[in-house]
Amino acid sequence: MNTLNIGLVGYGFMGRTHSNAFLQAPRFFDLPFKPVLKAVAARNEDRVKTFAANWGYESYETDWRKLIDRKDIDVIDIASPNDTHREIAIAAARAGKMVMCEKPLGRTAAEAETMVAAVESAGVPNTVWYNYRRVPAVTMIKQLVDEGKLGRIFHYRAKFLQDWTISKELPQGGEGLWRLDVAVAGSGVTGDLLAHNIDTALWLNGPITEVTAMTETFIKERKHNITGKVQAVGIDDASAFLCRFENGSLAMFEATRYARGHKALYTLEINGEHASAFWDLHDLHRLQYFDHRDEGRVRGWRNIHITDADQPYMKHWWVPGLQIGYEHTFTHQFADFLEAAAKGKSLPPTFRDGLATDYVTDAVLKSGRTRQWEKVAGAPATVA
Ligand code: SOE
Repeated sequence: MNTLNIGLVGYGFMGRTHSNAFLQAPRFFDLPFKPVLKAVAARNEDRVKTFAANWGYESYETDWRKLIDRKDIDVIDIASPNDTHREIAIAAARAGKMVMCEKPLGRTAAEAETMVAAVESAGVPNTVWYNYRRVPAVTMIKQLVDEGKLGRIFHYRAKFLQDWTISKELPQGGEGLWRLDVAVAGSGVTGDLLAHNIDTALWLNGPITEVTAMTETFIKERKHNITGKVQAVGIDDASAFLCRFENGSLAMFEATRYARGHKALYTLEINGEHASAFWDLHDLHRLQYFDHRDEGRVRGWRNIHITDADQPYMKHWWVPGLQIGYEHTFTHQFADFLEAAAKGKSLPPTFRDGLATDYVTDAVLKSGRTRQWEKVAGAPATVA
């Protein structure tokens, strides 16, 4: 079997989720390549060395450019902060490497456009790690929608609630806290959390045409970890928007890091003419499903535990009734990426799909500023 040599950039939270996927995928899936954890790159030598040893990388680099220059690397995986995505992805594509990139693709759609151009002109397989598409229950909703089981769609609603930035004392910037630094992150919850909601929504329900949004920065100044100075906060702490989809349906989205008590509450609901589906990340195996065509006497919300072998991805795991979790979504995406790459194809969400999400987040941020309805720039999604 051919090997596929992986070069990872970044060793934070996402470096760990991706590395776990690289190790687990060949144990549970029949893959067209044998993934090899060839090298990891990050600036701090002691820490990158420890990370490499812990996760089984054969080598490490302290400059990502060296990773790209190496002839023994087939795929570059970008798990470093958002302000690094563009430069690394473009260099990797120009070097003819396949590219996997953490979300959001760019800090802005303009950045993402250049990344799409680079991978498409190089013709290299690519994907963006919007992992929630590959929660089995969410994939199952996609199947039901595509089979027409829900009928015409009227409504979509989604939220992503957290509470970890409420303290005024929390600094911005630096490791772990770069998500609060607008120069690095590009935006706050719009690019970090709503982007997940939007990616899933575009996949399940098609393009969004226009949005009207409300954004807020509750804590206006925070100490910056790198400069040591108290600086203005440039990110959005909360973001909510109404929108219209091309298929005529209406939607509401909300994300915040100020919903006390909520740690990572991603929920979505889609209401069609015949049926509705609801999903909640905190109970990720459950698909709640209501079908109006059921016999009246027993009609009601079904609570389906998605663990059977005929349900998405589950035949690769344990026996029916037993759960998997968050980390498996990355394993699913990596296994699917290898299948696509073996055919020379990209895996949805591709960079082009990541760009479509960035067009929506750009429109949301713009509408938050203008307080007007804003049109979403067009980028047709990739058809798998
Ligand atoms: C932020 O706290 C975060 O880690 C996001 O960056 C991830 O994309 C999301 O899946 C969980 O929350």
